[in-house]
Amino acid sequence: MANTLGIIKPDGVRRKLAGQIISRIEKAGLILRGMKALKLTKEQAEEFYAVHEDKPFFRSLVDFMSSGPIVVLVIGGHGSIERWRELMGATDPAKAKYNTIRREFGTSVEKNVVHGSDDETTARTEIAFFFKENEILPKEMK
Ligand code: DAT
Ligand code: MG
Repeated sequence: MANTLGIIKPDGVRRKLAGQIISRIEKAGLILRGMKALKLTKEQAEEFYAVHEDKPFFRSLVDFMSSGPIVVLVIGGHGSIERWRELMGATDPAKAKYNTIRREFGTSVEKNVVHGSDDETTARTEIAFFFKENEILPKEMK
């Protein structure tokens, strides 16, 4: 029952999609355990996406992710890591399944509206990147 990290990226916030995206999380039965709005500095975006620093798209990704406010979410509930990735859809919106967030709202591989952790290890690291322990609702809290 691990938590995962979700991000509504700058394109999603700019286009006022945050409400619809959060609504999909709630309707899927997942649980919001943490939420904040912030703007990444370039340095923070570089650190967050450090695993991709050798990729040709790294510079552009960092510029995009620090281009405007984002909403970061701690998402819990049964199978949250896999289920949030299912709700998001494939990285490339053109290849994502119908009714996924990226398919419906994404406009390019880069501007794909949302982020989700890959697995339990990255979820733990990514949540800790944005949230202190006391900013995350405990599992037993209803
Ligand atoms: P995901 O976000 O689905 O986990 P990823 O970890 O492979 O995908 O890549 C992180 C982000 O980097 C992705 O959401 C958008 C950007 N990205 C990935 N591949 C790209 C590409 N070929 N061109 C441009 N941006 C890309
Ligand atoms: Mg990834």
